[in-house]
Amino acid sequence: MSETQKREAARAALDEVRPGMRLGLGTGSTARHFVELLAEKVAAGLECLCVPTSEATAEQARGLDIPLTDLDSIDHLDLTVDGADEIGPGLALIKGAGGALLREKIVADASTRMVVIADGSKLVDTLGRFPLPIEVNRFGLGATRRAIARIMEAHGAEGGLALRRRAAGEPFVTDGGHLILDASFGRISSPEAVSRALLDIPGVVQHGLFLAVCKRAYVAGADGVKTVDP
Ligand code: ABF
Repeated sequence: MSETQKREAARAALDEVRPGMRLGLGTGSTARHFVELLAEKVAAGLECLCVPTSEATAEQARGLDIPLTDLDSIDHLDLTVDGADEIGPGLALIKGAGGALLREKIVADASTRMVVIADGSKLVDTLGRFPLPIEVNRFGLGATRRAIARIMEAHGAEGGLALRRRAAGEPFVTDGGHLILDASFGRISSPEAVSRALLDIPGVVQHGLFLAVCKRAYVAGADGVKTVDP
């Protein structure tokens, strides 16, 4: 997706923002455009309070003088705008390539309405071609890996399970201090069953399947931005 298309998708979502809203701010390159556009509205006088879904987004928002709060200080969010890696039927999502899936899911779950902004390449008929990020506790990593591998086998996964690493080779560590295993299912024909099975593993903190939470997708393409509803 071009930066222009990302910005157009972000601009479309911005139309949902009303004065006084409590907003969840997503993570990723498309969400960065939303934060920049929101900052323009704030500079023009828009009243809002925002909860970021990552330290990276918090840093960007602070740099743009967007007022921040947290989920201990407010009891709900009106709207969260975030990116996605895959958008499947019913707006089931795979998220987490940016490593922020736990805070993203906490924020989305605390929101009255969550929408995603993306380009057309994110729309898929079946989830799973994109590796599913699974946030795991460091303790007992071997046992957790084996348990996830059994679930992948039971669901006919075509690929492997890889510990996410930074460019220099050291393990990627999330804002929450956890590790991420990327599971290449190939296709996930029963996302609800995979979600439940993964969350039953004690060492799994959370995963990147966002089911029944996204209420709309603003999808940018060559011919403009289209709105996709469940
Ligand atoms: C974040 O946005 C992640 O969950 C997801 O991986 C990412 C998509 O990033 P981009 O907008 O750069 O494609 O919410």
